Amino acid sequence: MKQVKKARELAEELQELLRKKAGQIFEKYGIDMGEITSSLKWKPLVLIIGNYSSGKSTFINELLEREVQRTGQAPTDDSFTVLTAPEEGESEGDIPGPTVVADDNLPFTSLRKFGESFLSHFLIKKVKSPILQDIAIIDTPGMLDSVTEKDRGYDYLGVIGELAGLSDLIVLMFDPHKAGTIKETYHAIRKTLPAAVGEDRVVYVLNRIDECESVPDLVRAYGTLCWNLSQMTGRKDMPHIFITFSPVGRKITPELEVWLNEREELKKTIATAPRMRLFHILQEVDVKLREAAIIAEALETFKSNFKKRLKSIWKTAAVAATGGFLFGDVLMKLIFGFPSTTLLEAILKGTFSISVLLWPSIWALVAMALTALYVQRFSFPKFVKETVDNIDSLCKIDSAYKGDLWNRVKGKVKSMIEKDARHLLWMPHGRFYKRLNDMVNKDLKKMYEQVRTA
Ligand SMILES: Nc1nc2c(ncn2[C@@H]2O[C@H](COP(=O)(O)OP(=O)(O)OP(=O)(O)O)[C@@H](O)[C@H]2O)c(=O)[nH]1
Ligand SMILES: [Mg+2]
Repeated sequence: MKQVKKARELAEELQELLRKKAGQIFEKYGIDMGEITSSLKWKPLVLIIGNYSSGKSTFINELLEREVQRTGQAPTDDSFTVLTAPEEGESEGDIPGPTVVADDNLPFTSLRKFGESFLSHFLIKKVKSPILQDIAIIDTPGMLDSVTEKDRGYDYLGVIGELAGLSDLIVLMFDPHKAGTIKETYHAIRKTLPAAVGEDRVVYVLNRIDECESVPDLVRAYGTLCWNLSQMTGRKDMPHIFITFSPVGRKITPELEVWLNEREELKKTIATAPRMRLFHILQEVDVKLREAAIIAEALETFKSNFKKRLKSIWKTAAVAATGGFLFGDVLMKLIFGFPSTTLLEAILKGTFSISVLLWPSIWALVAMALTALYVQRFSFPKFVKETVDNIDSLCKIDSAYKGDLWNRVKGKVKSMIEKDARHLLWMPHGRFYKRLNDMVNKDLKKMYEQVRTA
Protein backbone atom coordinates (compact mmCIF):
# COMPACT_ATOMS: atom_id res chain seq x y z
CA MET A 1 0.00 0.00 0.00
CA LYS A 2 2.93 2.27 0.79
CA GLN A 3 4.22 1.92 -2.77
CA VAL A 4 0.79 2.67 -4.22
CA LYS A 5 0.64 5.90 -2.26
CA LYS A 6 4.18 6.71 -3.28
CA ALA A 7 3.26 6.21 -6.95
CA ARG A 8 0.40 8.66 -6.60
CA GLU A 9 2.66 11.22 -4.95
CA LEU A 10 5.30 10.78 -7.62
CA ALA A 11 2.74 11.24 -10.39
CA GLU A 12 1.56 14.46 -8.77
CA GLU A 13 5.09 15.73 -8.28
CA LEU A 14 5.88 15.07 -11.93
CA GLN A 15 2.68 16.68 -13.11
CA GLU A 16 3.63 19.79 -11.19
CA LEU A 17 7.17 19.76 -12.59
CA LEU A 18 5.83 19.48 -16.13
CA ARG A 19 3.36 22.28 -15.60
CA LYS A 20 5.96 24.59 -14.11
CA LYS A 21 8.93 23.97 -16.36
CA ALA A 22 7.53 22.61 -19.61
CA GLY A 23 3.96 23.93 -19.68
CA GLN A 24 4.81 26.91 -21.86
CA ILE A 25 6.80 24.79 -24.32
CA PHE A 26 4.07 22.16 -24.63
CA GLU A 27 1.55 24.89 -25.26
CA LYS A 28 3.69 26.48 -27.97
CA TYR A 29 4.22 23.12 -29.65
CA GLY A 30 0.59 22.15 -29.28
CA ILE A 31 1.47 19.05 -27.27
CA ASP A 32 -1.33 17.80 -25.09
CA MET A 33 0.15 17.65 -21.62
CA GLY A 34 -2.63 15.36 -20.50
CA GLU A 35 -2.78 13.90 -17.08
CA ILE A 36 0.05 11.52 -16.42
CA THR A 37 -2.04 10.18 -13.67
CA SER A 38 -5.00 9.37 -15.90
CA SER A 39 -3.89 5.93 -16.97
CA LEU A 40 -1.62 5.45 -14.01
CA LYS A 41 -3.91 6.54 -11.24
CA TRP A 42 -5.21 3.09 -10.40
CA LYS A 43 -3.36 0.16 -8.87
CA PRO A 44 -0.23 -1.29 -10.43
CA LEU A 45 -1.27 -3.82 -13.05
CA VAL A 46 0.17 -7.23 -13.85
CA LEU A 47 -0.92 -8.69 -17.18
CA ILE A 48 -0.66 -12.44 -17.68
CA ILE A 49 -0.68 -13.57 -21.30
CA GLY A 50 0.43 -16.62 -23.25
CA ASN A 51 -0.86 -19.60 -25.16
CA TYR A 52 -3.99 -21.44 -24.06
CA SER A 53 -3.60 -24.01 -21.30
CA SER A 54 -0.11 -22.76 -20.49
CA GLY A 55 -1.18 -22.52 -16.85
CA LYS A 56 -1.98 -18.81 -16.51
CA SER A 57 -5.13 -19.25 -14.43
CA THR A 58 -3.51 -21.97 -12.34
CA PHE A 59 -0.60 -19.65 -11.55
CA ILE A 60 -2.98 -16.82 -10.69
CA ASN A 61 -4.86 -19.04 -8.26
CA GLU A 62 -1.53 -19.82 -6.65
CA LEU A 63 -0.81 -16.11 -6.28
CA LEU A 64 -4.27 -15.49 -4.82
CA GLU A 65 -3.95 -18.51 -2.55
CA ARG A 66 -7.52 -19.35 -3.60
CA GLU A 67 -9.28 -21.18 -6.38
CA VAL A 68 -10.80 -18.18 -8.12
CA GLN A 69 -10.12 -18.70 -11.81
CA ARG A 70 -11.36 -21.69 -13.72
CA THR A 71 -8.68 -24.00 -15.08
CA GLY A 72 -8.81 -26.85 -17.55
CA GLN A 73 -7.00 -28.68 -20.31
CA ALA A 74 -8.85 -27.25 -23.32
CA PRO A 75 -9.03 -23.47 -23.96
CA THR A 76 -10.85 -22.48 -20.78
CA ASP A 77 -11.02 -18.73 -20.39
CA ASP A 78 -12.73 -16.66 -22.99
CA SER A 79 -12.69 -13.50 -20.92
CA PHE A 80 -10.27 -10.84 -19.83
CA THR A 81 -10.62 -10.75 -16.05
CA VAL A 82 -9.18 -7.98 -13.91
CA LEU A 83 -8.73 -9.37 -10.43
CA THR A 84 -8.68 -6.86 -7.62
CA ALA A 85 -9.59 -6.67 -3.95
CA PRO A 86 -12.89 -5.12 -2.87
CA GLU A 87 -12.63 -1.72 -1.19
CA GLU A 88 -13.14 -1.55 2.53
CA GLY A 89 -16.71 -2.38 3.40
CA GLU A 90 -17.38 -3.63 -0.13
CA SER A 91 -18.23 -7.25 -0.81
CA GLU A 92 -16.81 -9.60 -3.42
CA GLY A 93 -18.44 -9.59 -6.83
CA ASP A 94 -18.13 -8.92 -10.56
CA ILE A 95 -18.39 -5.68 -12.52
CA PRO A 96 -19.31 -6.18 -16.19
CA GLY A 97 -17.14 -4.77 -19.00
CA PRO A 98 -19.46 -1.95 -20.16
CA THR A 99 -19.58 -0.56 -16.59
CA VAL A 100 -15.80 -0.89 -16.20
CA VAL A 101 -14.94 1.07 -19.33
CA ALA A 102 -17.46 3.78 -18.51
CA ASP A 103 -15.82 4.48 -15.15
CA ASP A 104 -13.37 7.40 -15.43
CA ASN A 105 -11.79 6.45 -12.14
CA LEU A 106 -10.55 3.23 -13.66
CA PRO A 107 -7.79 3.14 -16.28
CA PHE A 108 -9.74 1.07 -18.81
CA THR A 109 -11.73 3.72 -20.70
CA SER A 110 -9.50 3.33 -23.78
CA LEU A 111 -10.80 -0.23 -24.21
CA ARG A 112 -14.20 1.09 -25.22
CA LYS A 113 -13.01 1.23 -28.81
CA PHE A 114 -12.85 -2.56 -29.07
CA GLY A 115 -16.62 -2.76 -29.18
CA GLU A 116 -19.50 -4.65 -27.66
CA SER A 117 -18.35 -8.11 -28.44
CA PHE A 118 -15.12 -7.48 -26.58
CA LEU A 119 -16.90 -5.81 -23.66
CA SER A 120 -19.01 -8.89 -23.11
CA HIS A 121 -15.70 -10.71 -22.59
CA PHE A 122 -14.28 -8.23 -20.11
CA LEU A 123 -14.93 -7.88 -16.40
CA ILE A 124 -13.55 -6.92 -13.04
CA LYS A 125 -13.68 -9.58 -10.36
CA LYS A 126 -13.38 -8.39 -6.80
CA VAL A 127 -11.91 -11.07 -4.59
CA LYS A 128 -10.31 -10.94 -1.18
CA SER A 129 -6.66 -11.90 -1.32
CA PRO A 130 -3.58 -10.35 0.31
CA ILE A 131 -1.69 -9.86 -2.96
CA LEU A 132 -4.62 -7.94 -4.48
CA GLN A 133 -4.32 -5.22 -1.87
CA ASP A 134 -1.34 -3.78 -3.72
CA ILE A 135 -1.78 -4.92 -7.29
CA ALA A 136 -4.43 -5.97 -9.79
CA ILE A 137 -3.84 -9.04 -11.93
CA ILE A 138 -5.34 -9.51 -15.39
CA ASP A 139 -6.08 -13.04 -16.52
CA THR A 140 -6.52 -13.35 -20.26
CA PRO A 141 -7.88 -15.90 -22.70
CA GLY A 142 -4.95 -17.89 -24.10
CA MET A 143 -3.59 -17.38 -27.57
CA LEU A 144 -5.00 -19.88 -29.99
CA ASP A 145 -3.40 -19.95 -33.40
CA SER A 146 -3.61 -17.02 -35.73
CA VAL A 147 -6.31 -18.59 -37.91
CA THR A 148 -8.87 -19.22 -35.15
CA GLU A 149 -7.83 -15.92 -33.55
CA LYS A 150 -9.81 -14.13 -36.25
CA ASP A 151 -13.06 -15.78 -35.13
CA ARG A 152 -13.23 -14.17 -31.73
CA GLY A 153 -15.32 -11.28 -32.97
CA TYR A 154 -12.96 -8.61 -31.68
CA ASP A 155 -9.36 -7.55 -32.13
CA TYR A 156 -7.73 -9.86 -29.59
CA LEU A 157 -4.14 -8.75 -30.23
CA GLY A 158 -5.25 -5.12 -30.18
CA VAL A 159 -6.73 -5.62 -26.73
CA ILE A 160 -3.58 -7.39 -25.53
CA GLY A 161 -1.49 -4.50 -26.83
CA GLU A 162 -3.69 -1.88 -25.18
CA LEU A 163 -3.60 -3.68 -21.83
CA ALA A 164 0.17 -4.11 -22.12
CA GLY A 165 0.54 -0.36 -22.49
CA LEU A 166 -1.29 0.12 -19.20
CA SER A 167 0.50 -2.63 -17.32
CA ASP A 168 3.54 -2.40 -15.12
CA LEU A 169 4.52 -6.02 -15.55
CA ILE A 170 3.66 -8.32 -18.41
CA VAL A 171 4.07 -12.02 -17.87
CA LEU A 172 4.43 -13.96 -21.11
CA MET A 173 3.74 -17.59 -20.27
CA PHE A 174 4.33 -20.53 -22.57
CA ASP A 175 4.40 -24.25 -22.22
CA PRO A 176 6.99 -26.43 -23.90
CA HIS A 177 4.60 -27.63 -26.60
CA LYS A 178 3.24 -24.33 -27.84
CA ALA A 179 6.03 -21.80 -27.67
CA GLY A 180 5.40 -21.00 -31.34
CA THR A 181 2.57 -18.51 -30.74
CA ILE A 182 4.90 -16.24 -28.78
CA LYS A 183 5.77 -14.18 -31.85
CA GLU A 184 2.38 -12.56 -32.51
CA THR A 185 1.88 -11.83 -28.83
CA TYR A 186 5.27 -10.24 -28.54
CA HIS A 187 4.72 -7.96 -31.52
CA ALA A 188 1.33 -6.91 -30.18
CA ILE A 189 2.77 -5.77 -26.87
CA ARG A 190 5.90 -4.24 -28.36
CA LYS A 191 3.82 -1.93 -30.53
CA THR A 192 2.19 -0.20 -27.59
CA LEU A 193 5.12 -0.06 -25.20
CA PRO A 194 7.13 3.14 -25.37
CA ALA A 195 10.45 2.59 -27.10
CA ALA A 196 12.32 3.60 -23.98
CA VAL A 197 10.79 0.76 -22.05
CA GLY A 198 13.26 -1.96 -22.65
CA GLU A 199 12.36 -5.47 -21.89
CA ASP A 200 12.25 -4.68 -18.20
CA ARG A 201 8.48 -4.81 -18.06
CA VAL A 202 8.24 -8.20 -19.73
CA VAL A 203 8.71 -11.40 -17.74
CA TYR A 204 9.17 -14.60 -19.74
CA VAL A 205 7.98 -17.88 -18.29
CA LEU A 206 8.39 -21.40 -19.61
CA ASN A 207 5.74 -23.26 -17.62
CA ARG A 208 4.62 -26.87 -17.24
CA ILE A 209 8.15 -28.18 -17.49
CA ASP A 210 7.09 -31.21 -15.41
CA GLU A 211 5.63 -32.49 -18.64
CA CYS A 212 9.02 -32.69 -20.29
CA GLU A 213 9.87 -36.35 -20.38
CA SER A 214 13.56 -35.90 -19.86
CA VAL A 215 16.22 -33.27 -19.32
CA PRO A 216 17.14 -33.24 -23.04
CA ASP A 217 13.47 -32.63 -23.76
CA LEU A 218 13.51 -29.59 -21.48
CA VAL A 219 16.76 -28.29 -22.94
CA ARG A 220 15.27 -28.55 -26.40
CA ALA A 221 12.10 -26.65 -25.39
CA TYR A 222 14.18 -23.96 -23.71
CA GLY A 223 16.43 -23.72 -26.76
CA THR A 224 13.45 -23.26 -29.07
CA LEU A 225 12.04 -20.51 -26.88
CA CYS A 226 15.42 -18.73 -26.73
CA TRP A 227 15.74 -18.92 -30.49
CA ASN A 228 12.25 -17.47 -30.96
CA LEU A 229 12.98 -14.71 -28.47
CA SER A 230 16.27 -13.71 -30.03
CA GLN A 231 14.56 -13.52 -33.41
CA MET A 232 11.93 -11.20 -32.00
CA THR A 233 13.73 -8.90 -29.65
CA GLY A 234 16.82 -8.48 -31.79
CA ARG A 235 18.77 -8.44 -28.56
CA LYS A 236 22.14 -10.05 -28.23
CA ASP A 237 21.64 -10.93 -24.59
CA MET A 238 18.93 -13.31 -23.53
CA PRO A 239 16.33 -12.11 -21.03
CA HIS A 240 15.88 -14.27 -17.99
CA ILE A 241 13.33 -16.98 -18.65
CA PHE A 242 11.64 -18.41 -15.58
CA ILE A 243 11.51 -22.18 -15.90
CA THR A 244 8.65 -23.39 -13.75
CA PHE A 245 5.73 -25.68 -13.13
CA SER A 246 2.79 -25.72 -10.79
CA PRO A 247 3.72 -27.84 -7.79
CA VAL A 248 0.18 -28.00 -6.42
CA GLY A 249 -1.01 -31.63 -6.27
CA ARG A 250 1.99 -32.80 -8.26
CA LYS A 251 4.58 -35.39 -7.32
CA ILE A 252 7.88 -33.57 -6.94
CA THR A 253 10.66 -35.73 -8.30
CA PRO A 254 14.29 -34.85 -7.52
CA GLU A 255 14.66 -33.56 -11.13
CA LEU A 256 11.78 -31.16 -10.53
CA GLU A 257 12.76 -30.11 -7.06
CA VAL A 258 15.63 -27.97 -8.33
CA TRP A 259 13.12 -25.78 -10.19
CA LEU A 260 10.84 -25.09 -7.23
CA ASN A 261 12.87 -22.06 -6.31
CA GLU A 262 12.22 -20.51 -9.75
CA ARG A 263 8.49 -20.44 -8.98
CA GLU A 264 9.18 -18.52 -5.79
CA GLU A 265 11.47 -16.11 -7.64
CA LEU A 266 8.73 -15.54 -10.20
CA LYS A 267 6.25 -14.72 -7.45
CA LYS A 268 8.74 -12.28 -5.93
CA THR A 269 9.12 -10.61 -9.31
CA ILE A 270 5.34 -10.21 -9.56
CA ALA A 271 5.40 -8.53 -6.18
CA THR A 272 7.75 -5.85 -7.57
CA ALA A 273 4.92 -4.46 -9.72
CA PRO A 274 4.27 -1.48 -7.42
CA ARG A 275 7.90 -0.50 -7.71
CA MET A 276 7.78 -0.98 -11.46
CA ARG A 277 4.82 1.39 -11.45
CA LEU A 278 7.09 4.15 -10.17
CA PHE A 279 9.50 3.56 -13.05
CA HIS A 280 6.54 3.34 -15.41
CA ILE A 281 5.40 6.83 -14.41
CA LEU A 282 8.91 8.21 -14.76
CA GLN A 283 9.38 6.56 -18.14
CA GLU A 284 6.14 8.00 -19.38
CA VAL A 285 7.27 11.53 -18.55
CA ASP A 286 10.77 10.82 -19.78
CA VAL A 287 9.45 9.85 -23.21
CA LYS A 288 7.16 12.86 -23.32
CA LEU A 289 10.01 15.25 -22.55
CA ARG A 290 12.38 13.59 -25.00
CA GLU A 291 9.77 13.82 -27.74
CA ALA A 292 9.32 17.51 -27.05
CA ALA A 293 13.12 17.97 -26.97
CA ILE A 294 13.50 16.36 -30.36
CA ILE A 295 10.81 18.65 -31.78
CA ALA A 296 12.73 21.63 -30.35
CA GLU A 297 15.98 20.35 -31.82
CA ALA A 298 14.43 19.90 -35.27
CA LEU A 299 12.81 23.34 -35.24
CA GLU A 300 16.06 24.93 -34.11
CA THR A 301 17.77 23.29 -37.09
CA PHE A 302 14.96 24.59 -39.30
CA LYS A 303 15.56 28.07 -37.96
CA SER A 304 19.32 27.99 -38.30
CA ASN A 305 19.14 26.51 -41.81
CA PHE A 306 16.96 29.42 -42.80
CA LYS A 307 19.33 31.89 -41.18
CA LYS A 308 22.17 30.42 -43.23
CA ARG A 309 20.13 30.73 -46.40
CA LEU A 310 19.16 34.29 -45.50
CA LYS A 311 22.76 35.23 -44.84
CA SER A 312 23.86 34.31 -48.35
CA ILE A 313 20.88 36.15 -49.85
CA TRP A 314 21.64 39.26 -47.83
CA LYS A 315 25.28 39.16 -48.94
CA THR A 316 24.11 39.45 -52.53
CA ALA A 317 21.63 42.12 -51.47
CA ALA A 318 24.39 44.10 -49.79
CA VAL A 319 26.48 44.04 -52.96
CA ALA A 320 23.43 45.15 -54.96
CA ALA A 321 22.60 47.88 -52.46
CA THR A 322 26.18 49.18 -52.49
CA GLY A 323 26.15 49.15 -56.30
CA GLY A 324 22.84 51.02 -56.30
CA PHE A 325 24.16 53.50 -53.75
CA LEU A 326 27.31 54.31 -55.73
CA PHE A 327 26.17 53.97 -59.34
CA GLY A 328 22.35 54.23 -59.39
CA ASP A 329 22.42 57.97 -59.85
CA VAL A 330 25.18 57.70 -62.47
CA LEU A 331 22.97 55.40 -64.51
CA MET A 332 19.99 57.74 -64.10
CA LYS A 333 22.05 60.71 -65.25
CA LEU A 334 23.20 58.81 -68.34
CA ILE A 335 19.66 57.79 -69.27
CA PHE A 336 17.43 60.60 -68.03
CA GLY A 337 19.91 63.44 -67.54
CA PHE A 338 19.28 63.94 -63.85
CA PRO A 339 20.36 64.44 -61.10
CA SER A 340 22.77 67.09 -62.26
CA THR A 341 25.44 66.06 -59.75
CA THR A 342 25.97 62.44 -58.86
CA LEU A 343 27.41 61.28 -55.55
CA LEU A 344 30.70 60.22 -57.13
CA GLU A 345 31.08 63.59 -58.94
CA ALA A 346 30.37 65.46 -55.73
CA ILE A 347 33.00 63.46 -53.87
CA LEU A 348 35.59 63.84 -56.63
CA LYS A 349 34.95 67.59 -57.02
CA GLY A 350 34.71 68.18 -53.29
CA THR A 351 31.19 69.64 -53.55
CA PHE A 352 29.52 67.08 -51.34
CA SER A 353 26.24 68.06 -49.77
CA ILE A 354 23.46 66.05 -48.12
CA SER A 355 21.20 66.47 -51.15
CA VAL A 356 23.42 64.27 -53.38
CA LEU A 357 22.64 61.35 -51.05
CA LEU A 358 18.96 61.32 -52.02
CA TRP A 359 19.09 59.09 -55.11
CA PRO A 360 21.86 56.78 -53.86
CA SER A 361 19.82 56.17 -50.71
CA ILE A 362 16.69 55.49 -52.73
CA TRP A 363 18.56 52.98 -54.90
CA ALA A 364 20.04 51.24 -51.90
CA LEU A 365 16.61 51.02 -50.29
CA VAL A 366 15.05 49.70 -53.48
CA ALA A 367 17.69 46.96 -53.65
CA MET A 368 16.96 46.02 -50.05
CA ALA A 369 13.20 46.11 -50.51
CA LEU A 370 13.40 43.93 -53.61
CA THR A 371 15.49 41.41 -51.70
CA ALA A 372 12.98 41.36 -48.84
CA LEU A 373 10.17 40.84 -51.32
CA TYR A 374 12.11 38.08 -53.03
CA VAL A 375 12.71 36.32 -49.72
CA GLN A 376 9.11 36.61 -48.66
CA ARG A 377 7.55 35.64 -51.96
CA PHE A 378 9.94 33.07 -53.36
CA SER A 379 12.90 32.13 -51.26
CA PHE A 380 11.12 31.36 -47.97
CA PRO A 381 8.22 29.34 -49.43
CA LYS A 382 10.76 27.40 -51.49
CA PHE A 383 12.85 26.79 -48.39
CA VAL A 384 9.78 25.58 -46.48
CA LYS A 385 8.82 23.20 -49.28
CA GLU A 386 12.34 21.81 -49.51
CA THR A 387 12.39 21.25 -45.76
CA VAL A 388 9.01 19.56 -45.68
CA ASP A 389 9.99 17.31 -48.62
CA ASN A 390 13.15 16.35 -46.82
CA ILE A 391 11.96 16.43 -43.24
CA ASP A 392 14.53 13.89 -42.04
CA SER A 393 17.28 16.43 -42.68
CA LEU A 394 16.13 18.25 -39.54
CA CYS A 395 17.19 15.52 -37.17
CA LYS A 396 20.59 13.97 -36.75
CA ILE A 397 19.88 10.39 -35.79
CA ASP A 398 22.76 8.94 -33.85
CA SER A 399 21.03 6.05 -32.12
CA ALA A 400 18.20 3.63 -32.80
CA TYR A 401 16.33 5.09 -29.84
CA LYS A 402 16.56 8.60 -31.22
CA GLY A 403 15.42 7.22 -34.57
CA ASP A 404 12.33 5.77 -32.90
CA LEU A 405 11.52 9.04 -31.18
CA TRP A 406 12.00 10.99 -34.37
CA ASN A 407 9.72 8.67 -36.32
CA ARG A 408 7.02 9.34 -33.78
CA VAL A 409 7.25 13.13 -33.86
CA LYS A 410 8.31 13.96 -37.40
CA GLY A 411 4.73 14.06 -38.69
CA LYS A 412 3.99 16.67 -36.09
CA VAL A 413 7.09 18.73 -36.95
CA LYS A 414 6.12 18.57 -40.61
CA SER A 415 2.60 19.82 -40.02
CA MET A 416 3.86 22.57 -37.69
CA ILE A 417 6.17 23.84 -40.43
CA GLU A 418 3.49 23.56 -43.10
CA LYS A 419 0.97 25.40 -40.98
CA ASP A 420 2.91 28.30 -39.58
CA ALA A 421 6.56 28.33 -40.59
CA ARG A 422 6.99 32.10 -40.13
CA HIS A 423 5.82 32.00 -36.55
CA LEU A 424 8.26 29.19 -35.77
CA LEU A 425 11.21 31.39 -36.76
CA TRP A 426 10.49 33.64 -33.80
CA MET A 427 10.45 30.98 -31.11
CA PRO A 428 13.50 30.25 -28.94
CA HIS A 429 13.70 26.53 -29.79
CA GLY A 430 17.31 26.27 -28.69
CA ARG A 431 16.38 27.49 -25.23
CA PHE A 432 13.40 25.14 -25.12
CA TYR A 433 15.66 22.26 -26.09
CA LYS A 434 18.09 23.08 -23.33
CA ARG A 435 15.37 23.35 -20.74
CA LEU A 436 13.76 20.02 -21.74
CA ASN A 437 17.13 18.31 -21.74
CA ASP A 438 17.93 19.72 -18.33
CA MET A 439 14.66 18.32 -17.04
CA VAL A 440 15.52 14.86 -18.36
CA ASN A 441 19.12 14.93 -17.20
CA LYS A 442 18.69 16.63 -13.85
CA ASP A 443 15.14 16.53 -12.47
CA LEU A 444 14.17 13.12 -13.81
CA LYS A 445 17.55 11.59 -13.07
CA LYS A 446 17.22 12.68 -9.48
CA MET A 447 13.78 11.12 -9.29
CA TYR A 448 14.97 7.87 -10.88
CA GLU A 449 17.68 7.78 -8.23
CA GLN A 450 15.14 8.34 -5.47
CA VAL A 451 12.95 5.53 -6.75
CA ARG A 452 15.90 3.20 -7.18
CA THR A 453 17.12 3.69 -3.65
CA ALA A 454 13.66 3.86 -2.03
N1 LIG B 1 1.45 -30.71 -15.75
C1 LIG B 1 1.11 -29.46 -15.47
N2 LIG B 1 -0.14 -29.06 -15.67
C2 LIG B 1 -0.44 -27.77 -15.39
C3 LIG B 1 0.52 -26.85 -14.93
N3 LIG B 1 -0.07 -25.66 -14.75
C4 LIG B 1 -1.37 -25.84 -15.09
N4 LIG B 1 -1.58 -27.10 -15.48
C5 LIG B 1 -2.83 -27.71 -15.96
O1 LIG B 1 -3.00 -27.28 -17.28
C6 LIG B 1 -4.37 -27.06 -17.57
C7 LIG B 1 -4.52 -25.64 -18.08
O2 LIG B 1 -4.24 -24.73 -17.06
P1 LIG B 1 -4.93 -23.31 -16.97
O3 LIG B 1 -4.38 -22.67 -15.77
O4 LIG B 1 -6.38 -23.43 -17.12
O5 LIG B 1 -4.30 -22.67 -18.27
P2 LIG B 1 -4.62 -21.24 -18.90
O6 LIG B 1 -3.33 -20.74 -19.42
O7 LIG B 1 -5.33 -20.41 -17.93
O8 LIG B 1 -5.52 -21.64 -20.10
P3 LIG B 1 -6.61 -20.74 -20.89
O9 LIG B 1 -7.35 -19.97 -19.88
O10 LIG B 1 -7.46 -21.69 -21.62
O11 LIG B 1 -5.84 -19.89 -21.81
C8 LIG B 1 -5.12 -27.30 -16.27
O12 LIG B 1 -5.67 -28.59 -16.33
C9 LIG B 1 -4.04 -27.22 -15.22
O13 LIG B 1 -4.34 -28.07 -14.13
C10 LIG B 1 1.86 -27.31 -14.74
O14 LIG B 1 2.76 -26.60 -14.34
N5 LIG B 1 2.09 -28.62 -15.02
MG1 LIG C 1 -7.10 -19.47 -17.99
